Amino acid sequence: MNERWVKVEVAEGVATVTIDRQEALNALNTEIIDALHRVFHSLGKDDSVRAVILTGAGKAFVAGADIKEMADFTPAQARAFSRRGQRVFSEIEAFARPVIAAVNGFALGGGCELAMACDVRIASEKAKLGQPEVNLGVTPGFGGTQRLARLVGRSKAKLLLFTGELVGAERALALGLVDEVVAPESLLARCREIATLVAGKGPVAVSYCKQAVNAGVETDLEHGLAYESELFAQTFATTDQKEGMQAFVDKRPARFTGR
Ligand code: DAK
Repeated sequence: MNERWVKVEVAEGVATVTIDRQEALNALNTEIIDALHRVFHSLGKDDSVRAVILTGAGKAFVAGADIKEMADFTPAQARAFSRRGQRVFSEIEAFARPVIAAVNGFALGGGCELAMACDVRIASEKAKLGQPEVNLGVTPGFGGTQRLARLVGRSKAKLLLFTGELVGAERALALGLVDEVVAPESLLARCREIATLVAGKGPVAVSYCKQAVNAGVETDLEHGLAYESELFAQTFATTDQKEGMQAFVDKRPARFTGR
């Protein structure tokens, strides 16, 4: 599953995906975007994987889309590149298991957009996030204008988008752009702790929670509630529901199988 610039390790139900192109601060070129597609596709077929941590090697999470690759794009090439990145980020957003972004450093432009496509974002105190595309005379192209506004609200999103300002981890936390800030040396341990906790829960239930939230925020409350009821009902067709409730009655830990 390892790719030239994307490394994967699976241990105890948790996959760690590391973008490792340190010479360009992990900037996303077409090859990395395609590699992310292949990696998440393979992980999706592995039932033993219950949660994914996505991070960057070295001092960056991802410092953006690859400016050098984009520099000579025609509008048609730019559109294709944008759609390609958006598709892969949407695959990560819809990935059946939770994906935790371990934001270890710069998460700029496409890097911030990649972090926002994950379910939660845990940041190192050294992280810097932002959408500096306006400095380059372009808009975000991998979902930044859409996911940032959904995450932090439209006016704070516009402030970041219009100014291209980078924010540190504490400011990102106050904005709601990241969910926790931890010391750099504790970042992966904290993400593993969360992933391990998730890995011990009913996998179908966790996956349905993700689907319900993702679908619910894109629709009105009435439809969201109807969808929630449907997923809730479907959990009663699983052995995990029987096991989870029986374990409660028996006063013992549940042994979930994902069925
Ligand atoms: N692309 C390519 N190379 C990059 C890069 C990037 N985004 N960011 C850094 N690098 C490279 C640098 O060029 C340098 O390589 P060499 O020159 O040594 O060969 C190496 O990484 C180390 O970077 P620095 O020497 O600059 O390192 P510093 O610590 O001094 O500075 C920095 C770190 C993160 C502040 C700085 O590198 C920086 O400002 N980088 C650019 C950040 C940025 O603007 N990110 C947003 C990129 S734009 C769209 C599709 C997608 C997008 C938009 C539209 N459509 C198709 C419509 C997405 C756009 C973006 O993400």
